[in-house]
Amino acid sequence: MSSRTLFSEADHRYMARALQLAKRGLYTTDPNPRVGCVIVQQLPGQSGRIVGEGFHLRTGEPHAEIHALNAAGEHAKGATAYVTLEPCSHTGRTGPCAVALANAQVARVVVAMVDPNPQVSGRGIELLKAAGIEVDVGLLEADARALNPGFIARMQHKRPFVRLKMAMSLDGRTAMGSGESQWITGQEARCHVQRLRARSSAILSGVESIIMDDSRLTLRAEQLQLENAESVVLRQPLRVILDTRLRLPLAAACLSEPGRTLVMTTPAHSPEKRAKLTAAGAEVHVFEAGSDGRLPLNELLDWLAKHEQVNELLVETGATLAGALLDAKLVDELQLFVAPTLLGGEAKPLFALPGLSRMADQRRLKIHDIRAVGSDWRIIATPQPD
Ligand code: AOF
Ligand code: ZN
Repeated sequence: MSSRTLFSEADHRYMARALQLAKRGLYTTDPNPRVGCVIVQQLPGQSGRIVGEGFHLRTGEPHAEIHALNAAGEHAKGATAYVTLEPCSHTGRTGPCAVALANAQVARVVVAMVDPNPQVSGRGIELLKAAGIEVDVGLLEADARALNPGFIARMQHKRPFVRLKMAMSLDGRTAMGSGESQWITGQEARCHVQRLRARSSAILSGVESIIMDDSRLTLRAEQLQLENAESVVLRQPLRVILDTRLRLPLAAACLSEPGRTLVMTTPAHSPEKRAKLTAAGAEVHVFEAGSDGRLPLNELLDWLAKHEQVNELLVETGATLAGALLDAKLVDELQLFVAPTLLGGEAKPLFALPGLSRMADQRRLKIHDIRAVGSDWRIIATPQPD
């Protein structure tokens, strides 16, 4: 939502601070959004003073505004609250923050973005206005949206934000002809991938890559290099494996790791294997295959949003599934790690996109960021609409 309000330099500074606070919940709020709040007291003739700060830490715990109000106490009266997401108007796991702000008699609320949650979506702002509070919306909105791409996608489109991570050599290869692929990128790039896993609700992979790499698809806290490691309780992202005929080995490493493993299959599987996989800890779900005999990717993503509240979905897989997702236009963001090495020979290419044959078919990407990560390069790109 855009706003015609002219925000002051101080407004920008305080909202930037609120965004910074929100980021502290990056790895823990899921499936709730990351939200930060700053309360500023403005005394006549003096510059503003922060009297309360807060951020949302975990689902079920108080919202950012409540922490900030508690810290501000009496000083909240007549103050300005900066919130990265519209204060809520509903009573969910916690009470409505818009009511708490009104009760504390703040004079003004600055909101970075309207809450995409249909239970809120403008009602929080209305509630504040009805209480006589001045409300300004849209300050640093792009930054606020970037904090919660998954929550926004799930609320607005009922599907996760799909981030495809791939690692390739400078000659565009992801594995040797034999399938051997560990390791193409260096340690620092692998730390980045750990951070991508940590912010994701789930990791999606194809059974072929699991068979090939026997990857655990887990979060290793020590590799995250967190500053506040002791105060962050990490959850393991859900592992989701696409496996049309249940070929997942019973001894697959990911099955004995902490956290849940969902195996998505079609009716073309053997019931005995299903029973064995279930006994080994997998949760097997059956989807009707499409006309090509493959799992219906669209439906699967909708299912993950609806049944598992998946906000950000990290895809770590091989050329076939990566190509199929791109082909179906289901990728929201591509993170590509490029290593300074050549694999040559019969090595595997990045994507299988067999349907593209003419220049007119090419898939255009927009590059948003390129930076060095250790000795590798990271490219962040988004597929462009036709
Ligand atoms: C948060 N943290 O700081 C704010 C949120 O289930 P509940 O009761 O915690 O409510 C979650 C909803 O509250 C969430 O979907 C969003 O719409 C709204 N605002 N949520 O988790 C916060 N301010
Ligand atoms: Zn709230």
